[in-house]
Amino acid sequence: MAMHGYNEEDDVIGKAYDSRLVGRLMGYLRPYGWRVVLAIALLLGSTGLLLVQPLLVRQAIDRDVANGTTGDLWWISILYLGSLGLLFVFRYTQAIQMVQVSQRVMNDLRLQLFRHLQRMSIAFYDANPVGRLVTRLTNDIAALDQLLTQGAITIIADVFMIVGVAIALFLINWKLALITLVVMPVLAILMRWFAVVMRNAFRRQRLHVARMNAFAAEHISGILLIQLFGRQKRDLAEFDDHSSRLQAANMSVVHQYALFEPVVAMVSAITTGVVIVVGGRLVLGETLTIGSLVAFLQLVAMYYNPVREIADRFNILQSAMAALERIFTLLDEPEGVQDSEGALELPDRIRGEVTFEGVSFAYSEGTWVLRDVSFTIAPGERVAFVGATGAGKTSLINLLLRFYDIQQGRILLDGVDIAAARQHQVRRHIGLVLQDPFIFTGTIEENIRLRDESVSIEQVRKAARLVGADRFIQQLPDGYQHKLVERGANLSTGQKQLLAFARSVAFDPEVMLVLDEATANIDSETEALIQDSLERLTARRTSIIIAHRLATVRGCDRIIVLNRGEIVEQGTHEELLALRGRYFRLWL
Ligand code: TTP
Ligand code: MG
Repeated sequence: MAMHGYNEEDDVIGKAYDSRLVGRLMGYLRPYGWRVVLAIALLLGSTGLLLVQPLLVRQAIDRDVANGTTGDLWWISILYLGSLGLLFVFRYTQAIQMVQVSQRVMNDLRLQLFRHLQRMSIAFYDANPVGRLVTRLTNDIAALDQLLTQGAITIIADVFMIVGVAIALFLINWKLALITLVVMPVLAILMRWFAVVMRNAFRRQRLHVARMNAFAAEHISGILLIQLFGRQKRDLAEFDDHSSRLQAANMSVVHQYALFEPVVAMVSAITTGVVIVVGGRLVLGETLTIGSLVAFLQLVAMYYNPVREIADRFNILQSAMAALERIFTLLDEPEGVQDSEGALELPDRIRGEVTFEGVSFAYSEGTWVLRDVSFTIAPGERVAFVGATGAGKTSLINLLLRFYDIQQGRILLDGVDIAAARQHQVRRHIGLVLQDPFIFTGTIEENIRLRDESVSIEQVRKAARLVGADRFIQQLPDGYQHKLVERGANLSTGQKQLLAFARSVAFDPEVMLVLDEATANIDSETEALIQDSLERLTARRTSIIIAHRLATVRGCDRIIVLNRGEIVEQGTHEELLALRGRYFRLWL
């Protein structure tokens, strides 16, 4: 997978323009084509209006000011004011249009990304930390907004401006224009040099931001261990190191700017000087009007604005290209297990028979985790899987829920191959009780029914009563409407567990999977409560229980012993003990 081994520091290397990425972005702009065209047209108009202003000044000077009259001044003033007003309207409309386009494109991309993330395999999430994926949805999308509303549009405006000014200069006086534009190569070399220097400076800046963020994220989420082992001082020193490097990188950026600005100002001043000297001579020789000279000077000044801002444009372009690259790479990641064409519909109620037929499975090629596993669990039967760590118990559950597709064999639910059935229907019939219950922000009720309207409040209460969660819920200030914070921090471990039990039974699945593994940090009273709850959860339901405790296993109808991905023994507790084999040794 392309994202594996992906490094956040990759962003640092960045082209300012990549036609492949831009081409793909264009696809997202297409639905808003007319807005983009309108914005560019308005931009062109704005540049035109800006260029008209020096020309109006020229008229005012040549017609009136130079002759000491005022005859034409009033209409020139009105035109000037008119151009200002129009410029305002153009710029305002253009900005609004571009923001609209940008916001819509961002929204489209965000939705597409989120939908894509929802379909990714569990294997993908094993390999990609959540923080990084969230960054795709937030920062990277924001970089795009910058590109659309500031970067791209201003670059187009700058090009219009440079071309427009050159044309205006030539229209006024081509000889003077030629002399003025002689500095162009010098300017071009200067800008090129600056662009390279700045690219490196920005690169360093981003690199150190990325490193500092990564360090902070990791060491804040691991704060428990840091405090436990008293590592604060060392951590702080390391963070200080990252922070100082970032400071130096920021300083270097400022330093380059501080160097470049005066240099551009100097070239601009020299150009102005040349225009005044040469233009002045032309005025004295009466081949150039004084108004034209003033207009010329104004135009030359306009010329230097885009030059001064080139570095910012570069920065925006670079970050945007890096962001686009990351977004598209993520979008190109193959999605997880999907429904095939014409997937089979499962009936609303099933009997709950589970069959594995010669199932072999490997997460990565060559290393078999399950080997030729076959068994049938009858409707309502309660079966436990036991085996040493790494035997393949969790993997078995993963396969039954179809989080991964198998390489060989078939897994059947009521005789229907789950690979051929609709995935959400398969999962609808299978309840899963996790060892580490996940609680969402929201009320108790919402956490049990997971916002599924098909589950009535009666069903929610019934589920809670069944697993014995009802009692503690009633005692909460708002009962079922009690608000839970992120990850259920305001509940005890046992309460969270019971809530998760209620959730898995609320949908009344015919098959129940129980991962009864980590209950070590629970007192014996709660443990008894949970044990009792599990009994009721699995009663009269096909149940597959992965248990690490003898107490849970003993009461099961059948126990299947796995070893290195193979079934080695099966039978009841007593039968297996009598065998004096693996099972016997497991509990010794
Ligand atoms: P598991 O199926 O996780 O083994 P287990 O559940 O029996 O072990 P435990 O009692 O410790 O919970 O793992 C079987 C093998 O598959 C093991 O070598 C690790 C590997 N594996 C993966 O490569 N990726 C996965 O996502 C999982 C769950 C396991
Ligand atoms: Mg396991």
